[in-house]
Amino acid sequence: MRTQVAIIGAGPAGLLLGQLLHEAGIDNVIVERQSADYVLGRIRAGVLEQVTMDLLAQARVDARAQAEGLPHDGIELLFQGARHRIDLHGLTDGRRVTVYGQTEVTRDLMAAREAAGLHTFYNADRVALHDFDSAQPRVDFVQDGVARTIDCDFIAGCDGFHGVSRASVPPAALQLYEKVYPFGWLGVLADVPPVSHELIYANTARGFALCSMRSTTRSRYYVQVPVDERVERWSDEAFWNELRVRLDSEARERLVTGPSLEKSIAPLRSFVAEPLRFGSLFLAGDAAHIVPPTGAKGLNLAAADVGYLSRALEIFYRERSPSALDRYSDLCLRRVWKAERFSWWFTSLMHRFPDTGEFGQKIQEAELDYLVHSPAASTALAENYVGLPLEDF
Ligand code: RFL
Ligand code: PHB
Repeated sequence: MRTQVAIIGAGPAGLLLGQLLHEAGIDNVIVERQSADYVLGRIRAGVLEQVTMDLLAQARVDARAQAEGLPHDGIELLFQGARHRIDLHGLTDGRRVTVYGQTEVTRDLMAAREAAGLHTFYNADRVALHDFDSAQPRVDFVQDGVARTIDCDFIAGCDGFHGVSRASVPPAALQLYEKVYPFGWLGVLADVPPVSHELIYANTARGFALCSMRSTTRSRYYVQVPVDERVERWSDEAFWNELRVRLDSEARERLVTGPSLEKSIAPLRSFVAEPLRFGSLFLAGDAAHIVPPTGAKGLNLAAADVGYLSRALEIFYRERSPSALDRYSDLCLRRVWKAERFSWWFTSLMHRFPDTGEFGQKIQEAELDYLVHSPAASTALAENYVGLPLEDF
């Protein structure tokens, strides 16, 4: 079969790109290695920037996020046993974030894609990218034992960190930057009311903790664990006990516990592959870059990338001009590196590292004290947390 844009991966990046292109009248097909249910079973991000909400609106898939998402005007930083509020809304001229899970974003995008009758090949095996150094690239794969080929103008590599797209680029053409952190996040999802109506990011001598949520009745909590920790070693009770001791006394008393619906450990990594374009192949989202989740930027960066890519493709097909596509990589990377810096900084400030020690703990606490009391420092945090604006081509 033939299409204009072949999209590899039906995560948030691939699905959102598909809807944005469809709205712009650009034909696209998605090839996904897993089943739709498997993709929906992954519990990941929970915080959407305004830029992401705007892109969902542009793709006309924002109705449920608007109705059911929780607008958040602030976050709380907990250190030395006390919580301090960062007024995101007041510090950023009225901007805010929306708490709405990645699972729900993905579900809405899948439903819109199905309603529009757009083609998605799930359970695609042996996906292979060919001839993307030419203007006639091609994607081969096998589905239900049947070999298939998609001829296209462009390939969008939206297949995540372990996908085939980046791996198909000759290594010499890629510059990789990476930092692996010596800890992970043990996360629990539970049908219990959130401990606070805003997110709590906690710095403690026992390590980081995060209190987040998916709704007013469903909570998502995380505690920092060593990088080699195994999830089987954590009973629900052990998790709740560890979370409790990392909270302040009021939150400790308010914490409602219950059986976990999901429990997993995510390693923390910073990673960027440059550039994001190789002829007719464009990388977007986790396929090109990873941030540690502390800044809540992973999903938002993926959305911003495909926002840029859909605009560049629209300009290409409307004006027959490659100028925006030529600028895609640079424009994305400028924003990506700012999010990489913010996520690395916030991770460094909030976590216990093997060499933190008593001195390092004091330095973190002094920086946090400065951060919550200096309007300049609070504003810098707020501006980055709510998300930087997209630039024009
Ligand atoms: P995704 O979501 O990984 O989707 C990529 C899709 O591509 C498919 N795929 C292939 N398809 C065809 N052929 C192949 N060879 C393929 N190989 C892979 C995959 O099955 C998948 O469906 O990437 P995308 O769309 O770029 O979206 C990025 C976000 O998912 C990601 O940035 C965030 O979820 C990161 N992240 C978090 N971000 C946050 O902001 N807050 C969080 O709390 C948070 N928690 C997480 C996370 C990422 C995790 N990973 C990657 C393991 C927790 C985890 C565990
Ligand atoms: C989440 O709700 O899963 C979440 C929220 C904020 C973060 C990371 C994860 O910084």
